[in-house]
Amino acid sequence: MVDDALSEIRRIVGEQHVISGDDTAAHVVDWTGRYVGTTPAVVRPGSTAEVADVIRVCGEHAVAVIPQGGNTGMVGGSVPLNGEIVLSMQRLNTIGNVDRLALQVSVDAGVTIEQLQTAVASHGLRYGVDFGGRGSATVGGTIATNAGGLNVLRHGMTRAQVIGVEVVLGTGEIIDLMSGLVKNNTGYSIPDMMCGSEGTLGVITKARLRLIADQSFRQTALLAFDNVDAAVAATAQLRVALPGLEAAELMLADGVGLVCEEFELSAPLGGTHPVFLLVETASESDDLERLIQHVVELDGVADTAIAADERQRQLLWRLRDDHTTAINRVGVPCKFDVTLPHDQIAAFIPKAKNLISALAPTSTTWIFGHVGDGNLHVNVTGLDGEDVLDKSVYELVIAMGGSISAEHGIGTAKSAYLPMQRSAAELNLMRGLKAVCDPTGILNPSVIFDQ
Ligand code: FAD
Ligand code: 2HG
Ligand code: ZN
Repeated sequence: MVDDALSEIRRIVGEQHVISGDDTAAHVVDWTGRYVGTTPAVVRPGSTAEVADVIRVCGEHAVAVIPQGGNTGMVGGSVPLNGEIVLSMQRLNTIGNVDRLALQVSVDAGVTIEQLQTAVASHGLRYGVDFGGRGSATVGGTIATNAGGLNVLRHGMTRAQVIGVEVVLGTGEIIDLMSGLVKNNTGYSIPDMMCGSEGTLGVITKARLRLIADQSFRQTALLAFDNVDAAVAATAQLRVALPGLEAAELMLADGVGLVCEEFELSAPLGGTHPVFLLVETASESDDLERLIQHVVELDGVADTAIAADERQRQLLWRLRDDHTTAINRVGVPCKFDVTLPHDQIAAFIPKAKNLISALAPTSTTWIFGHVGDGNLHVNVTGLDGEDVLDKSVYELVIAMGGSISAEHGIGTAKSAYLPMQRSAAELNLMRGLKAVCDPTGILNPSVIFDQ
């Protein structure tokens, strides 16, 4: 069955774009090293028409397919855990002309976030989603996961940037919604539906994206606090005082200490504070005085470092961006990406740490995240077994009014727990959509829905 499909696929994309054996290595292991699969082949189509033909052939032969962008996803959704074919989108990498009247751009799904940012920067423009995985994560993958990142509190998640998409459904039909019309209330919004669909409804081949002015003055400060409550309260004060606030990132002393140790950086602000908040504003003119004035007025700030130049800014950001890499060096982590209501963030942290150390006494818990939008990343290293924590941690999150996936999606990692969060009616609706878009069930069959 797979062999028959692959011989047809070789004719569609060309022999050299069907990879097998050892050459598939980078495509079968996820970024964290936690999810490892195998595949009969990695297929690299070069056009939307080729994607459509490949999907049609896979449907006819009942061969499951995993669309893959940069393979930076964190929930085991981008690798072939059940022997699926990998459909790599990396050859679809054209960036269209910037539409300077509409402030939009059309790009292929395999373009990385960094390539996109670089291409639009020369027009004084920027894309509103950014995060540490920018060098590899693709437009298609970030739409499929509805990625959030560092600037959600000002610009929203990926869904807020997507005006249109071109998508190949599981039937092989191509839907072209790339007109760029912002106002277009003509029935259900298919681009919205594709955001967060995690490759289960269709393969995104192109996107029409909103761009924003690249306000070139960035003011960045690291604030130290004695407790998380004070950092959460300060974030709210800054959101009101500084309309240009783009990022508010929470870090704790152990995580910052680990980053400094792993990357030989100096400990910030004397190295003795338990809680840090990294804040950044973007504006059209130098806003430093304003930032300093508001920081001075904040309650509970124990110490402050303000970046005086771009080099210092980059150093402050390394403390935050390098958390994920530093934790991976300790060991393969178990990751929880959760949102809490703002008034529960401070209480959640000790509760989660106590729960995890009671269930897994040999483990270490690292917590950091996008506190401006209530999103905490809980990473656990040194676990003895798989999945010993998941159900209990998710019960705690739900009991505190939160969500079990803030920005990374469900993937295969959380599919068993989705019914804890979504009602039977909601799940039926989602399954119904899946059945219409992908009637033969070939697109990411193990993702979102528990088998
Ligand atoms: P992949 O990992 O290849 O795929 C992810 C999912 O999307 C899979 O289910 C896959 O099947 C599907 N998919 C991929 N391409 C397509 C397509 N064209 N059509 C349909 N389905 C597709 N996420 C955040 O939200 N915020 C962060 O701050 C953040 N920081 C990160 C930092 C680092 C260092 C890393 C490694 C990751 C980070 N992420 C973050 C995770 C984030 O979810 C992914 O990086 C990104 O959204 C996935 O893009 P990708 O191209 O790598 O997709
Ligand atoms: C981040 O915010 C990413 O850096 C990754 O979403 C989070 O490593 C993680 O758990
Ligand atoms: Zn994140």
